[in-house]
Amino acid sequence: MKIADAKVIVCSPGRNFVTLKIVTEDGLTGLGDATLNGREMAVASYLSEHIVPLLIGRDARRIEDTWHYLYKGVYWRKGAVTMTAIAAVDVALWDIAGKAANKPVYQLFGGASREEVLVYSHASGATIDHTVTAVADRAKAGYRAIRAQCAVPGHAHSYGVSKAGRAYEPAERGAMPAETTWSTEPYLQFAPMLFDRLRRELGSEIQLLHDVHHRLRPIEAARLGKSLEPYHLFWMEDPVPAELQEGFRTIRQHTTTPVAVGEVFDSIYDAYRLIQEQLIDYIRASVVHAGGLTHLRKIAAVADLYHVRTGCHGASDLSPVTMAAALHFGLSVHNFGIQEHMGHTPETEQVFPHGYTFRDGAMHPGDRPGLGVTIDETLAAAYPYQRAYLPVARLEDGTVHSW
Ligand code: KDG
Ligand code: MG
Repeated sequence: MKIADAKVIVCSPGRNFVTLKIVTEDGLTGLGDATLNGREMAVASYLSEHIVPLLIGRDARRIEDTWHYLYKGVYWRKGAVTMTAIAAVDVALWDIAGKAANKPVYQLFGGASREEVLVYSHASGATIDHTVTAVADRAKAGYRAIRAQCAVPGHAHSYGVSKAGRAYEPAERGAMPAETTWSTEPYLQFAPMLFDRLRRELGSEIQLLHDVHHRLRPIEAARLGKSLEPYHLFWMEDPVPAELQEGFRTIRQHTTTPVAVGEVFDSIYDAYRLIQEQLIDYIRASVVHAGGLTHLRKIAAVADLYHVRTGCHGASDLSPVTMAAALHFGLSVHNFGIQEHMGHTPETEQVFPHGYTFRDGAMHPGDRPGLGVTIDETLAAAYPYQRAYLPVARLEDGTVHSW
C-alpha cells in the first residue's frame, strides 16, 4: 500500500485551514489537519517543500515508522510547525488504515471505552447578565458542560468574549494583529462574582469551565483557584504560561480547583513533569499540535499512570478533520475526561462533510471507515487563504503580555 500522491490544500471558509491529503496506489485517501492558527503558511510550506517528497513511495501502513522517520529524521526536533506537520501525516495515515481495514479508526485503538464523548461548549457575554443568558442557552441546546467567559467591567478586551451576535473567533484577517489590553487585578476580583451568579442562577449540576488563557503568575493563579473553589469548576484552564512547569507547584499548594493545561504543547516533553508530579488534572494537548494520534495516545498513556485525564483542545481553528480524530481518540482512550467543542461555521461544515454527531451534550465519531471526514476540494478552492493573526495583548502601560 504505497503512497502515490500527497498534496496540501489551504482554504478559508470563514477562517483558514491547512489540510494534507494522502493518496495510495490502491486509491485510498487520507486527510490530516495541519492548521496552526496565525502561522498557517509555515506548516503548508514545511509539508509541501520538505515532507511530501519523502512520502511518495512509502508504505502507508508503516505509521509508527513514518512518525519516527519524520521526528528523528529531521534532526531539529519538536516545535509547533514540525509537530503540526507530522500530525497531519500521522492522522492521514490512520484515516487510510481505517479505510483499508473497513473500520472506524477507534476500532483500531482497542475499540470504544465508552458510549459517547462528553463535550463542552463556549458561552460568553459583555456583562454577567449576558453571560448567564448565554450559558443558559447552551444548556438548553443540550450541553452538560460549558466554558464561561465574561468581559471584565471597564476592560473591553477580556479573553474569549464574542463580538455582539457573532461566534467567537479570535484570529482576525488583516495586515497586522489586533492589540488588546489586559489588567490582572480587576479580573481577579471579578471572576468569582461571575461564577457566584452562574451557580446561583443555574444550580450546581451543570459543569462550568473557565479559561484564564495564560494571563497570570503562579501566585495570582493560586489566588484565583482558591476564590473559585465554592463554585466547584470542572477546571481552570491555562492559569499561567506553562513553559515553567515548576510554576504549577505554587498553584497546587494553594487550591483544589482542578487545573487543565496544554493546548499549546507539542509533545510529552512539555508535560511530563506536570503529569508525573500530578500538578495538573487534565492534559489539553491536541491531535493536530501534538504530533497526531500516534503521539497523543502516548501522552494519554503516560497521563493515565498519574490520574491525569484528557481534555483536548477543540477550538474553531482545529478543523473538522481534527475534531473527528479527537472523537476517535476520546471514544477509545481509557483516561478520557472531556473534549472541547467550539463548532465551525456553516461554510466550514460544507467544505468538510463529516460523520460525527452531537446529541445531549456528547458526541460520537460515527462508524464510517477511517475518520469519517472528507473535503470538497472544489468548494474549498472557492475560499482562498487570507492572512489572519491572533491578537497581541499589552498591559495598560504598554508592556507586551501573554494573550
Ligand atoms: O488559536 C488559539 C485558540 O485556539 C485558543 O485561543 C482557543 O484557548 C482556546 C480554547 O481553549 O479553545
Ligand atoms: Mg484555551
